[in-house]
Amino acid sequence: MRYFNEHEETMSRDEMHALQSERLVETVNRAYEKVAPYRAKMDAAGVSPDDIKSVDDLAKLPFTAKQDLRDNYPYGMTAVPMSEVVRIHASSGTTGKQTVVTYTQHDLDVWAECVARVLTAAGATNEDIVQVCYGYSMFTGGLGAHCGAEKLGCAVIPASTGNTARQIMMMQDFGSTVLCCTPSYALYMYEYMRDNNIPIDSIHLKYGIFGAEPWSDKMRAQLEENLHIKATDIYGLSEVCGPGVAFSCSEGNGLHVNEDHFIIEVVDPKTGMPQPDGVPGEICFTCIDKEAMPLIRYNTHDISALHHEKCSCGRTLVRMDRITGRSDDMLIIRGVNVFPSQIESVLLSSGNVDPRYLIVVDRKGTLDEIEIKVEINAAQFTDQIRGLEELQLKIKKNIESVLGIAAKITLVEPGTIERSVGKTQHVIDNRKI
Ligand code: DLL
Repeated sequence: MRYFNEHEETMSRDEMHALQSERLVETVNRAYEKVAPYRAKMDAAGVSPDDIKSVDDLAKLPFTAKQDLRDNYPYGMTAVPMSEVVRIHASSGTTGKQTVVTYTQHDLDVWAECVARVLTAAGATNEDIVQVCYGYSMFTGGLGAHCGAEKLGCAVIPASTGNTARQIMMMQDFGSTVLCCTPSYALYMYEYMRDNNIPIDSIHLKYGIFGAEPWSDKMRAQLEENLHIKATDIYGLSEVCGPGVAFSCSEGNGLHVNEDHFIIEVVDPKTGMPQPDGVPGEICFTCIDKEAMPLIRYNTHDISALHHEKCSCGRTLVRMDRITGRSDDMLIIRGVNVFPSQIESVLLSSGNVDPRYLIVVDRKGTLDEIEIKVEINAAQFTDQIRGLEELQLKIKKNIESVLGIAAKITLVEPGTIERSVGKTQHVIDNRKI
């Protein structure tokens, strides 16, 4: 089976234009009517739903940002009564509150189909046994991959994250043929097997569905060679639905976007003007088939470029390049999104710390590591060692509970962190991916 939904994945560009236009007009009308923040934004921009007649009018609409979702926390962007909402997910906000996403049953069905398309493009069928090692939580990775694999009729193992020895034992005993996790965790699993003399032929993987963090062609080659699999790139973000917004195909020509559900634009970060094919910019999505939370021109801050020519895999769906970076300061540490501003607010709420800190990110072996160097204030510095140790532990615990990541905390003397005359540099990212 080459496609999960051959008609949608291979329709002509004219057909796609017509389908997107019809869905866009309906979405804009509904968003205007049901979601006060969209109405307010459109009114302020002097655009009415009547101005939107086709996809060609998309650029008339104002952008939506993460901040809009935060400002309307938790349900202000939801277009249906809560009686129609059947699932709630969330992802990190820049500080404090999370970004909440709501789904109706229809939204979950569409999402599952998008993931089923990814699995099919990877080579999987209903004969496969899929081990999902993305987190099952507010994060969309676990349940997203899970429901897509079920939709395809696979046998799904909801392994979730952690306990590598047990993950490998499950792969061996249950005969997993598809592995869904972050690319760095897949590499870590390989190293774990190698270091513990577990032969690769004791597991039976055929395909890997890797995403949630940037990775390179080099990593793909390494994963394919080490684990004896074919690796597929899966892209997505919670605000749009979760994993399954775009996916790589057998041709390795970038990632096909499920355009019948999500219109993608690439815009110049400075001017907001749409970029021509091949020119990188910020990716924005408009969700044209979502009931609970329609999104209009949502700026992801991921950087990529588009290619509209037909792919030799037969799909006509537009392709985006592998994500090369972000235009904002969001870091992805072991698949978890982290904003430096979140770290700053945790530090400041821990007491006795000045807002002087440096976040150092590294990749030791295959996994990301984060160290936060925190400058303590002079009063605290004269204190006893015990007090410092307590403070260090308190910060570590607070970071772990708020951000969900383990960080090394190093307290440094007052005046140690370099002062800058311009924009303070809070992050040093030494990872070479
Ligand atoms: O990471 C959804 C997901 C789960 C995707 C599992 C793939 C697999 P968020 O936590 O909202 O959602 O993070 C979204 O992660 O804007 C990108 O910066 C980054 N990202 C996701 N997939 C990829 C990928 C999930 N394949 C943010 N390549 C996005 C590069 C990716 N970056």
